[in-house]
Amino acid sequence: MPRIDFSLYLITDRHNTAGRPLHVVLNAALEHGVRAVQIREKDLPVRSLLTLTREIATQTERCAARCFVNDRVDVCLSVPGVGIHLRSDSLPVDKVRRLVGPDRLIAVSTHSVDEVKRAEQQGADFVVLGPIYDTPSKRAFGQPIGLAAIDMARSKSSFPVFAIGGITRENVGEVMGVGASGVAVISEIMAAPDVGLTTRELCLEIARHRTVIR
Ligand code: TZP
Repeated sequence: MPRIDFSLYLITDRHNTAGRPLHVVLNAALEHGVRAVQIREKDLPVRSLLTLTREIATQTERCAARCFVNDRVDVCLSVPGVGIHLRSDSLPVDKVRRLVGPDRLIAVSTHSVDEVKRAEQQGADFVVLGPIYDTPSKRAFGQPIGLAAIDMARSKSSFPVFAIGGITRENVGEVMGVGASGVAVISEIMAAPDVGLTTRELCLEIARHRTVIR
């Protein structure tokens, strides 16, 4: 069994759920096919984040799904089985590996092929690479990097690269078609009027367009 055994990575945003409680959205997504969740609630004080991480880890465990927490190695280490998702300016991957040990998964946000290579060399388990398409929350950081970045990152390595940024049911086939190992989404699922249906459709499109690992 590969360490990365999922291809749809759901990232939380409790402010973007169309007014629904986060656990309701997550329940529907997990029930309909999401197998990995990253808790990315950057404005939560650490104790609230710890409580939320415990709650979500219980939900994901019930569905045999993975749970990651954004950036907080201390919170990660406080909840059994939870992985860590590092920003590109977080603690370096090799230092975090020493802290969390060999079993916990480490993901890294990257914005270029060079950053993907560095994360791989330092011992990350997978990266998200983007923004691939335009997405409102990242406009301040410049132009999206486009599909070619995924293609380049995957053409020389089988290291898992997930596409992020503006991924929808309509364009997921395109990113899978250039070799993405999977996709990471926030609004497509978090804000979906029907979370279960959207999750099922994303899973189907991912499976339909998956390319053989090179
Ligand atoms: N990193 C790169 S793009 C992005 C992050 C966190 C936002 C993705 O949000 P959405 O709604 O899936 O475009």
